[in-house]
Amino acid sequence: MKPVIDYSIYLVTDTVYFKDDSIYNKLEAALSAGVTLLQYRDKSAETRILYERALKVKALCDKYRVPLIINDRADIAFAVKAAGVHLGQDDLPPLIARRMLGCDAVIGVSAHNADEALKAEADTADYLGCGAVYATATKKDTSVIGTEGLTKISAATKLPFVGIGGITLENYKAVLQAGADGAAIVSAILGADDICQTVRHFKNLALEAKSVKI
Ligand code: TZP
Ligand code: MG
Repeated sequence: MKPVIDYSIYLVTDTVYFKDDSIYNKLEAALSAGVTLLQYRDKSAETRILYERALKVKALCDKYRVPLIINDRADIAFAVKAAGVHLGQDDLPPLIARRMLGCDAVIGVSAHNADEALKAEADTADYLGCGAVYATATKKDTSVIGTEGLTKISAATKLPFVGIGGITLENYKAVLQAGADGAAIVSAILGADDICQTVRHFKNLALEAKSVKI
């Protein structure tokens, strides 16, 4: 069965945090504090290293019962029995990843506008990652769509979607108010001095936003 996903606090990794093994303590802190979904994203490691790191991240995710998504690589997602894969516009087509991983896999697609969102929906994507919402040092080769871009995507698609790019405790609620089901976050969590406290703070903001919606 396809897992039910809570997209509210979607932690995404970046290669710079894999310089040493302290990343695993950071991920464990974030998972224990309430991250709801985790994406292992590691753009420059060789395949064997990717596989070994993904296995370690999967063990942590299993411990906290948090689904794991693998960035770019359907083969690694399959190899470590991850919940699914996240695909950019230049990665494998979603329908091919679906054929590889099966109907229960969670397939995410990066969408920068309404057309890409509709195409991903037609291609059986389960969710969209939309951004960059704000400028970010974590990924410089991207354009900024703002919360206005999120609002347009929200109007165009029925799929759940997360905002990504430059999301912090200060602007998280604006992203939810633009229609997003959550936020995909790298540096505001992994670069925080106190990761647990930061995740708990995001959690409180998510709960507040939810109670306003109800
Ligand atoms: N895709 C669009 S922006 C981004 C990715 C992977 C990086 C987000 O990182 P941060 O540190 O949360 O801005
Ligand atoms: Mg990609």
